[in-house]
Amino acid sequence: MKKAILIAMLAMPMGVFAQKSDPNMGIIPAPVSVTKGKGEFKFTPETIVLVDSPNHKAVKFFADYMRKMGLATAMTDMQTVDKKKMSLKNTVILNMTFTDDIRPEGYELRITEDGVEIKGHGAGMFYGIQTLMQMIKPGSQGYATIPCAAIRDFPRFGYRGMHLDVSRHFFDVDFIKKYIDLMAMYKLNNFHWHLSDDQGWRVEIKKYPKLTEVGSKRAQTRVGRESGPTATGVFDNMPHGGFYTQEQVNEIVSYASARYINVVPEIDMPAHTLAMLAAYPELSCDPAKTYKVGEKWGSYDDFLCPTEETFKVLYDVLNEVMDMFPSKYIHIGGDECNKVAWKRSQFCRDLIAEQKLMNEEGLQSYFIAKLAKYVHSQGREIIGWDEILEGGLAPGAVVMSWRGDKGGIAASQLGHDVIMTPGSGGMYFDHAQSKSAMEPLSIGGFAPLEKTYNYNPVPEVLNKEQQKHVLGVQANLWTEYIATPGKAEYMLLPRMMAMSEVNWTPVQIRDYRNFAEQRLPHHLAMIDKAGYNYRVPVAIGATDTVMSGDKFRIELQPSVEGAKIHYTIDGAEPTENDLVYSAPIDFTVPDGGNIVFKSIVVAASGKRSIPTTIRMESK
Ligand code: TNX
Repeated sequence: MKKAILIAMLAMPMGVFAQKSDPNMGIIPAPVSVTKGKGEFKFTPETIVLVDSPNHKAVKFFADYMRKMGLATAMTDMQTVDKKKMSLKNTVILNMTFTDDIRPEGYELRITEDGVEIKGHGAGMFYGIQTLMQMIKPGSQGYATIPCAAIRDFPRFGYRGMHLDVSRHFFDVDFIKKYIDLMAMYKLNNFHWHLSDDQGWRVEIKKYPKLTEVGSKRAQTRVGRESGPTATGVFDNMPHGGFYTQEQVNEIVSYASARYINVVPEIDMPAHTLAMLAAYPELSCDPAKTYKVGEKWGSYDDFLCPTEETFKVLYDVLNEVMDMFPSKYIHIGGDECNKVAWKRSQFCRDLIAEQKLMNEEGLQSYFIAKLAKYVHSQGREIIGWDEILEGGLAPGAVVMSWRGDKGGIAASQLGHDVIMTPGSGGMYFDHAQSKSAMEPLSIGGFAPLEKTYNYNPVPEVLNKEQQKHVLGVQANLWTEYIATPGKAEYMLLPRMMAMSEVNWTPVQIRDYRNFAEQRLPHHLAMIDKAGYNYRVPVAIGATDTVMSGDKFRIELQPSVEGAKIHYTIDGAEPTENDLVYSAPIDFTVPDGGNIVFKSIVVAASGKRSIPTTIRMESK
């Protein structure tokens, strides 16, 4: 546990709060420019919503939202009203036929006491609506208020990604939609769906039915950590499985598209393919062997053999994948191939000689290049994990830099587009959010909210031209240690909100304290009401600390709007039954003595934070 030793002067405030009002008006991700106005717009049952493109999907989304909120339901087509006769009072205008110059995916939102106007094309209109939704304060049935403001906004990056591994644990269609809903709220636009891995194949392929019949089920799963001092070596003896039918995939793709989210499918190759081999052992370098769908975590030594027969199957699989997913990018994996199976194989040795490749690394790039060429011939582009740099990058390949920034740097210097998603930059949401022993079991690592928030995706070594190759940022949610939707949401939130700001907001505006202290508490209360789980941050102003001195002031704020802070000073672990913090507390520590202040945050829903301990010792 981190223990900062601070020397207390007279009275040491634990948290000095920015009492000034929030320049970003509570919006996450913070917009490019916000000008606050005076007063508010009052939404009433008489408010008219005027739209110039009534059939547009952003308009349909808005109509749906308004209906759910119990607000004005009818969208009035501008063409049907006589503009001369009507007054523009008490109207909300969704304007998609303006001529102003607005950046791609950008919008302008103007709220006055008379009315609201959003200008934006396509995604821009959708994001304007998202911002408006964050600003609406619901009143009684049919009424709401929105504070006056003028907002001009557009994203920093074009690729704003969130990944989900559904192989290690399967998540059903309802959960995927809930995940996509969250992405939309925070203006993310690419859902990277990790559909295959050693531990399960999750998408129906009509030409190869065994991929799901056999490959989507494993007999049992590792219990606890795979390795390290707490590894159990035990399996749970419970079957796990699941897959998406093509029909369900289509449903997800159109659900996402209605929210301006592209779905990037990943079929991970050549390694991470044990589930494929269990179904079709002839795709391996040792077809006589029996393979079973992976039951433990980590890398396996068996994977696809680069035979022409294998490529034929992969092209067929990719054809069905490309039919299901209109995405320009198809992710073909490429990570963590330890080459063991290839080193053992006479076929591979011969192929290396025949193709005049250097070694097995060369074979990996031969493999990826063939897939890339095929995907290219179908009018799409490939994305691969940064290992695809080894042995030479396939033309046009986009690199996902996960092992730090170096893959991203190397690829952009070679003129390739990159997506930054480094574990070391706080983008691995399977990593722990604090060092407390009370965090749920995770793969390890350390990715606290502030680290995610402060990630810089454009390394300084890149020149202006190379910087343009950084398409954006993605966070990954690998699910070896995440078996339930509740835990997935716990690991995702609030870090996803921080990542959205890395992707959207200009660096000059990014300010962690403004994010965490002034905007996040309201957002957490919102998503709590919407039925999401999340990690309740510790009280604002509370960190595990030891301080020495005689007089201290403890000043805290709940990390979730409407939450209570409970505390003890008797050394006991605080619960809902303990004292409620309501105002700054002054402590005087007796000579030679100490006071131990322990606190937790408990949200209105009952969700609670881990405890923090502030130990005050006399000098
Ligand atoms: C590495 S990131 C992997 C995944 C694991 C993850 C766990 C990447 C391309 N490969 O197979 O799930 O680490 O953090």
